[in-house]
Amino acid sequence: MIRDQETLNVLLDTLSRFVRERLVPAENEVAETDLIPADIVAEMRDIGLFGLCIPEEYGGLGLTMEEEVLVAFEIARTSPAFRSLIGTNNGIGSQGLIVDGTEEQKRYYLPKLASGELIASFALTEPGSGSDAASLRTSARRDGDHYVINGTKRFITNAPEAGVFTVMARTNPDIKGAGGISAFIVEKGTPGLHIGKTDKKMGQKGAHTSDVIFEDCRVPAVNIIGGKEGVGFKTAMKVLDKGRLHIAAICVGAAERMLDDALRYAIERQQFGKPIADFQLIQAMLADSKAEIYAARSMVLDAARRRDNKEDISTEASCCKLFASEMCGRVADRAVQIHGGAGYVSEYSIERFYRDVRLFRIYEGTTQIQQLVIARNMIRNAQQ
Ligand code: COS
Repeated sequence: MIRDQETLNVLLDTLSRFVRERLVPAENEVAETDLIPADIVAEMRDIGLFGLCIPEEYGGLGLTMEEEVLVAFEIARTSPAFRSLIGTNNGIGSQGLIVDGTEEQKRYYLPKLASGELIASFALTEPGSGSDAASLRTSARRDGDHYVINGTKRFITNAPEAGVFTVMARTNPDIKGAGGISAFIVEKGTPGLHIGKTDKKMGQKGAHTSDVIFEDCRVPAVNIIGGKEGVGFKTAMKVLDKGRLHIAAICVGAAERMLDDALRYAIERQQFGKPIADFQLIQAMLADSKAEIYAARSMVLDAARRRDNKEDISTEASCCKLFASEMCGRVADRAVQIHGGAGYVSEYSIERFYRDVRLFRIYEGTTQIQQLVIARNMIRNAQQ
């Protein structure tokens, strides 16, 4: 439900210009330095990009899901690193508070996240617990009016930059699965909280991940999200439902950019005396990519509208993440193929995109986890 078409159009136009004029020209610098320049971060703050999805009463723009995916289509037309910096504040870093936080927690943290004063991070994955998230071992033991957290989180996006973490930890060691897990807000600088060294990744230079280590880290008991033990896994799953839809939208935008680049190259590049775009085998790759992007875009918009209509979109979000991330991988592969040898050298951005988009099929739930969620929901619904 788009609330105000005119305001949305202004936002989309501003963003599209910002991507074209500021972010695309900075892509190589970010890839080489592994850093987003400070002036660009400041501009992202000024445009309000850190608070896109945070409700207006807490200082954000309060976009609907449909508005959010339209914005995601635009911002994904450049290096995913830019999106990643604002992604946790709008998504997995803040959503736990938004969906399940107490009023006090929301009032205290959300305005700081919306302005970009604080960067938020989501700490679920561990060295021994990835796809099987409910098996996590990080513990939180109650001690008076505090919890004492011990354990290690792995591959945590924006951890090196984060001022605040949503941390899933086991408060009840007797319950091995999901029911023993609670979600906490932990601030940077809390004694016993350490950030590991930044991971060296295949792609997405400029977006940082690292371990987050808790050693007898004492967190005030009031920092348990929603004030309730044992519901942290469900909070994490609700956060991921929305996150998966957002990533699917990002896959659409990235695929559109790669196809635009491949099309331009195919029109310019001459072989056998004419542009390679005139050859039907090249045309097949262009056409298949176009059709698949259109399908993914339509799915994402449909699921977003359903979420705005308050429907449970757990299945649809997984369908979108599964299809759009795999589609994005296929488009990346064809775009490299269309570029030929030029697609394998870093002078052309497709070489970088090919590596960058590989992550989409893995994080916020692998393709195989999306298959599992979809099939389980189908079977459960059929048995009801
Ligand atoms: N919304 C709300 N609640 C949900 C939910 C959702 N989308 N999905 C599951 N739950 C609830 C279930 O209803 C269940 O509650 P009850 O015990 O009260 O019935 C509880 O959470 C446990 O769910 P389930 O039994 O399905 O958990 P499993 O351990 O079997 O596994 C999967 C669930 C595999 C789907 C989950 O671990 C997962 O998504 N793994 C991937 C993690 C991931 O995406 N990591 C990426 C890194 S984070 S960026």
